[in-house]
Amino acid sequence: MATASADSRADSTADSTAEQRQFDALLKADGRIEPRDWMPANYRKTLIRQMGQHAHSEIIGMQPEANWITRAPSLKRKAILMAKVQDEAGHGLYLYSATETLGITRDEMMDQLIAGTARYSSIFNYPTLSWADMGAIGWLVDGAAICNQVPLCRASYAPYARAMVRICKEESFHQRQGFEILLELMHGTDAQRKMAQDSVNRWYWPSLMMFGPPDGDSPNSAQSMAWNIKRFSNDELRERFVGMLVPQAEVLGITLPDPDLRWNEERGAWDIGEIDWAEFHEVLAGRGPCNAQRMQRRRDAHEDGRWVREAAAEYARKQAESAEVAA
Ligand code: FAQ
Repeated sequence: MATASADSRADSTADSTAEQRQFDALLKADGRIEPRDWMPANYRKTLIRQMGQHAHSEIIGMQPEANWITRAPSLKRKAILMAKVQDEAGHGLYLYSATETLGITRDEMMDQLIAGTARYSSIFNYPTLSWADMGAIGWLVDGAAICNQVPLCRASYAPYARAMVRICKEESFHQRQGFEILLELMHGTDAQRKMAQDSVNRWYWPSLMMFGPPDGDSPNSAQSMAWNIKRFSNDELRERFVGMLVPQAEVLGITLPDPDLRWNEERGAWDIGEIDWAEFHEVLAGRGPCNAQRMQRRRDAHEDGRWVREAAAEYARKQAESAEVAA
C-alpha cells in the first residue's frame, strides 16, 4: 500500500496534469466525481477510510440495539426495533457497495475491521442497559448521524452522496421513533421517567463525541472540506446538533446533562461544557466499555457466516460453468 508521503508526492506531480486541473475545476464548480473519473490518490484513500469506517459503524451499530429485540416491551416495539436494526444492515450494504467503486473489495474491508485496522464509530462501544436506551439511541445517536450525514448527501463523490440520500431518509424515521419511545416513557410512571433521564445522561456526551475531535485536533477536516467531502467542520456540526436537541429536550421534559449549557447571544448558538476527550481517545484506542465484546461478536458472526459465503460462491461458480457449457 502506498504511504501518505508517497501519495502526496504522486499528487504534487499530478498537480500539473490536465487531469488534476479538470478535477480541481469540477470541484470548484461543485460538480460530482464518478467512479471512472480521474481522482488524486489521496482523495481516493480518504474516501475509502471514511466510507469504510461509516459502513463498519452501521454494521457494528446493529449490536447494541439487537441486544434488546428479545426484551422489547411489546410486539409492536419488537417489530419496530427489528425493522430498525435491519435498516442499519441495509445502510452498511449500500456503503460497502459505494466504497467498492473506489477499488477495494468488501472482503478486504471486512478483513480490516476484523483485524482492528479500520475504525468504526466510538458510540457503539457503550452498553445498552435499559429499554430507554433504545429511545436515547434513536433520539441522540440517529439524531447525531442525521446532522452529520445530511451534508454528506452533497459530498463530491457521487456514489457516497447517492447512498446518503436514502440513508438519511431512514435515519430521520429512526430518530423520530427514538424520540417517541422517550416521550412515552416521560408520560409514564416516575420509574419510567427516571429510566429515560438516566439513559439520556449516559448517551448525551458520547453522542457529542460522534462528530469527531475538535476542529483544532482534526487532522483530516481541512483537506476533506477542500475536496467537498465534508461540508462543515466537526465543531460546526456538533453545535448544530446541540441547537436541534435543546428545544426537543424541552418538549420531552428531559434535562440535558450539561450544567454549562448556555445560550450565547453574541454567537447565536449554545455554549457547551467541556467534552471528556480523554474518554474519546480511550474508546478509539480500543479501551471503551464494550470494544472487546463488539469485536468478538463481529468475528464470531463472520465465522458463523463462512459456510453461507462458501455456498454462495460455489453456486455462482456452478451457474457460470453451466452458462459456459450452454454457450
Ligand atoms: N469514532 O480528522 P478527523 C451510524 C477518527 S452513524 C471513531 O476529524 P474525519 C448510524 C477519524 O476516523 C456513525 N473514530 O476525521 C447508526 C480519524 O481517524 P484516522 C458513523 C473517529 O474523518 C445509528 C481520526 O479520528 N458515521 O452509524 C470518530 O475528517 C444507530 C481523526 O478525526 C460516520 O462514519 C468517532 N466518533 O471526521 C447506526 C459518518 N471521530 O485518520 C446504528 C461519516 C473521528 O486516525 C445505530 N464520517 N474519528 O484513521 C464522518 O463524517 C467523519 O469520518 C467523522 C470524522 C466526522 C466521523
